[in-house]
Amino acid sequence: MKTSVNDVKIIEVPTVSDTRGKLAVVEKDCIPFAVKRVYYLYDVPSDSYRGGHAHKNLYQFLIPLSGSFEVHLKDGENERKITLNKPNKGLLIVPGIWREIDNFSSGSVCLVLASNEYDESDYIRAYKDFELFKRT
Ligand code: T46
Repeated sequence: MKTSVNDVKIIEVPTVSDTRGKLAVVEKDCIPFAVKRVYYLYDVPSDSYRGGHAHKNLYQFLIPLSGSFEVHLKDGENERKITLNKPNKGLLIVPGIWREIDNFSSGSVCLVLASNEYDESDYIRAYKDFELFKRT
């Protein structure tokens, strides 16, 4: 699969702001897929490490609803590290990208919008298998 870490991008979520606070809206044109699943990470210990896998077909949009964390990305050739710390800036992760997530701040919450339902067969959990997958 030819996707690269350069296909991963920050997308700003349109936000309505007034004296009562801010309201951010993810509507259909904001991200390039239809949402079929929503999940979130919370109560994450600061030394926790999540991810450590890639997806074959899944698109995801990660939003740091609260706090911050780091996303380490690999495509088999290049690497990128992105810190997410603004609730109006989410990260679009395309299929075929290895990710590891760490450095969670206290009380951080990671909301994930996903293009498909949970399917364990969509995961590549061994890095060697990921390297093979990227060569096909
Ligand atoms: C990613 C980060 C941000 C389910 O039963 N349903 C689900 O929708 C999900 C996502 C997971 N699970 C089960 C499967 C495992 O037994 O929950 C357990 C932990 O799942 P996973 O290894 O996927 O957890 P994370 O936090 O390492 O990764 C997840 C996403 O899979 C991943 O793509 O970017 O959240």
